[in-house]
Amino acid sequence: MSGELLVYINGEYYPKSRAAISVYDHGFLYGDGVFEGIREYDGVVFMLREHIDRLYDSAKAIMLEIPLTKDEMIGAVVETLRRNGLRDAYIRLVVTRGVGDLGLDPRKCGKPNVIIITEPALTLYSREAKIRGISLIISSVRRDRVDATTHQVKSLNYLNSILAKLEAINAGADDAVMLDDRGFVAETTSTNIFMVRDGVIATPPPTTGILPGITRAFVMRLARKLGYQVEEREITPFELITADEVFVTGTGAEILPVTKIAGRIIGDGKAGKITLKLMEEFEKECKNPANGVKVY
Ligand code: PXG
Repeated sequence: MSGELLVYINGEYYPKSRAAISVYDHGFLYGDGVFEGIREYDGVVFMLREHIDRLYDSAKAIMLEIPLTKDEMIGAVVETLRRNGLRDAYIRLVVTRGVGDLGLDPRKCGKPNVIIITEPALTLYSREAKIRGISLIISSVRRDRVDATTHQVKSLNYLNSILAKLEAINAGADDAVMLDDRGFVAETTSTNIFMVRDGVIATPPPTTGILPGITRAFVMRLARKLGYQVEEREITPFELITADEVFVTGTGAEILPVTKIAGRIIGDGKAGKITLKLMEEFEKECKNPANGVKVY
């Protein structure tokens, strides 16, 4: 293996420095495409089938026909990881509308471009930082409606989230809670959100325009298995800031405690008991071959 990581583009493998797509690709010109962020833990791609299902659902929603079967796509992900010798990786799967002209008519585009990038997994947060928790603002940018550019489609258009992220950065916070158009809690810019009140775990429903997170679904299942009551229900900003515990979930973030929201300290200002229990169980389960596809 050479020094450079290889990137899969339409069935070929290119060294990272030469992995490129045309500036006429509508993924670049219009954000016209879909993607997935996936993790491999100790040689097992966590929830790969679920990520592939979601990718194909997103593609269906934007009438983009992926030129590979789901099994071929899984094979391509596994092969890319093998060629790069990666056991703990972050995987970015991107399917764009393809090369077209400068008008936005998707019928002018040729074949979709399929790209698989794999990188060694970064440790985003140390153990201490994880326990200390993150701070959130409540963004003035509302989550796009379910009948608009909803985050239910994991599309290449993330401006809705990026505007909220910029607001968080400018306020010195780690991230932002985004509300739906009615004012109910939806999610953060790139994670789903949960709260704990009186021992009951709650998270907003898909009607708030959230991305139905794979980590979210896994954590809901895990929590129920551990005997906790888990509700999917509308949450007001008031309920969130007065909750006993708040945490977020996502492929990159895994499970992260939230200890401050809009200047209010959550619970006693550090990771709560139920959050810590879920983090501990998640750390074990994400490596379990039963929860993913084995690469080696
Ligand atoms: N909501 C939104 C808007 C997201 O983009 C999640 C929730 C969490 O979903 P999963 O399936 O990952 O549990 C996402 C995730 C990353 C990363 O590195 C994640 C996303 C986008 C970019 C990077 O974790 N989306």
